[in-house]
Amino acid sequence: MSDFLWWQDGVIYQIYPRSFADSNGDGIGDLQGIISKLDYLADLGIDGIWLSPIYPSPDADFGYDITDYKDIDPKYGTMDDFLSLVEQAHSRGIHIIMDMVLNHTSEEHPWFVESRSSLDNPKRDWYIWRRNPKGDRFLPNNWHSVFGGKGWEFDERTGYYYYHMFTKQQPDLNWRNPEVYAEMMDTFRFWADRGVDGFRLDVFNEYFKDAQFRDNPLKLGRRPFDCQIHLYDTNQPEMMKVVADIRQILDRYPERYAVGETFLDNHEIAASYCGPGKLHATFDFSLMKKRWNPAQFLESILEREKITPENAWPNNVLNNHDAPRSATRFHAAENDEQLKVAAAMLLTLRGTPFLYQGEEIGMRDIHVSRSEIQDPLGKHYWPIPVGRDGCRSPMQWDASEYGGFSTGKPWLKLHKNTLTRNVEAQKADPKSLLNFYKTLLKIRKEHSVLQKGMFIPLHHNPQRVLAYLRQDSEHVILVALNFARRPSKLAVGGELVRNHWEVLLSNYDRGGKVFEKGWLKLQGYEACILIQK
Ligand code: ISL
Ligand code: CA
Repeated sequence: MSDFLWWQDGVIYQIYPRSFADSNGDGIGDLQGIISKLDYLADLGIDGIWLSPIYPSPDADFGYDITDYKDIDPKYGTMDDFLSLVEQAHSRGIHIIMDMVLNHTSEEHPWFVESRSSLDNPKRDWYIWRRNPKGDRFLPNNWHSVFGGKGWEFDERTGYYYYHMFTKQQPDLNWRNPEVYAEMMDTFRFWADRGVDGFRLDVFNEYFKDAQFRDNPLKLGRRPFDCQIHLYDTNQPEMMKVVADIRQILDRYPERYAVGETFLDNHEIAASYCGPGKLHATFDFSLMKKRWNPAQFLESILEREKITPENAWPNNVLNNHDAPRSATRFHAAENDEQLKVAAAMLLTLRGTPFLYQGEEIGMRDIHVSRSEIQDPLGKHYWPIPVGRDGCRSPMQWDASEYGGFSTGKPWLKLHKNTLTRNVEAQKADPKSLLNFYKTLLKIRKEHSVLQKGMFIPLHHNPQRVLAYLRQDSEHVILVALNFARRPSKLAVGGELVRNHWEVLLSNYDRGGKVFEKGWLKLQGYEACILIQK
């Protein structure tokens, strides 16, 4: 297939702008900061940047509460800065993906300010206002907020409740209102017209709610939100028209891309939203939820492999701004060999790899005490969960006071390991994790079989080793990943062992050796990639 597009071949790098690079010393990352790091990103070899939200926002949920969909928050810069970022990224072959948070706005959005002002305001119906016929002491229904508490907030002025799936500062828009619908669709045009290449749709499968606002059925769970089957507040049938309409808009531009964040995802539901005439892809977070166990990863990969390319193009994610970092989750060994195994997996699977800033240098979560918590989720639920600040600490560029992130005090503290774990130090070390990522990205680019080839699992030693082939009509690559701290070996029988292989990459010196008497021997935490010649 020669018709693969940048987002299928390529690697996408998520930037959390607040924490990436600060150009003016106010402690908050910004667009000029990102521009100053484009050479770093081009050198790393990525193809696209997904920017977490940079629209005007009072930051109740750090940008995921928007007051204007068609502007840039002054703390990040100006529209001109943004256009310059797009231009300078494009000149390096890097695409820009915007984060579209269209399920809810900020409570400070002028639309909501108007909407709550009176029953007959023209914007009244832009949000979800309800009351219970039994009286104001009763909630409209049993829906919960993900971030804690009930999903309904009483508004004294007009005596109605409004619905919020996230914090009460994030009222949900009423997608059943045609004006809202049209306005949301126009947002895609607005940014596509300004050269934006792709869109990440925040919790898109929440846009529509049950027209009758029925109670969700109950089940057992940990938090109240988890004790419901989300039958009526997610995945409503109306969503199929939305994804079709979005796709139609994007198809009027060349090579635009839309990836949906399927909230409360599962493989099948996620797949149902993508394919021809629908979204290009939806997130599948199952790899992110696995423990350090090759059998578990394989299980999730195989589940996902059932989604055929006709229906969907998979993507692979180990990190984002909502979850503890993989290095922390895996209690990764300090020498980074274990993280090289994870990186080799992420970058040799079928599908688009997503990296999250700092993953390439093995950043760990910071420990945030209760009084330091910034994240609304953490504020409500601490200590379980502690919130998402841990994975949002500033990028560790060098060993200077604020890690090269800023000249002023950062909004969130840096990790103590910044002194030794930073971009500058790893650039200089040929064996560093950063250089390993770089080599992997290069190999992926040079060998199209890693982008497009079939995935064929090799089932041997599944408790210690994850091994698979990537294959197309011309090439075969064998990937063997030792998840164990100790050496492991893999029996390579039959035809495979008779063919001639070369080592494409390993984090250990193999002295050119491939198989020994039918075994592929692996060092502890070795990631070995072979190519058939
Ligand atoms: O972060 C979570 C739990 O730790 C998730 O449940 C998260 O709320 C969910 O994946 C939706 O995330 C997206 O929308 C939220 C925003 O806070 C997240 O940062 C964003 O990724 C509301 O806009
Ligand atoms: Ca700044």
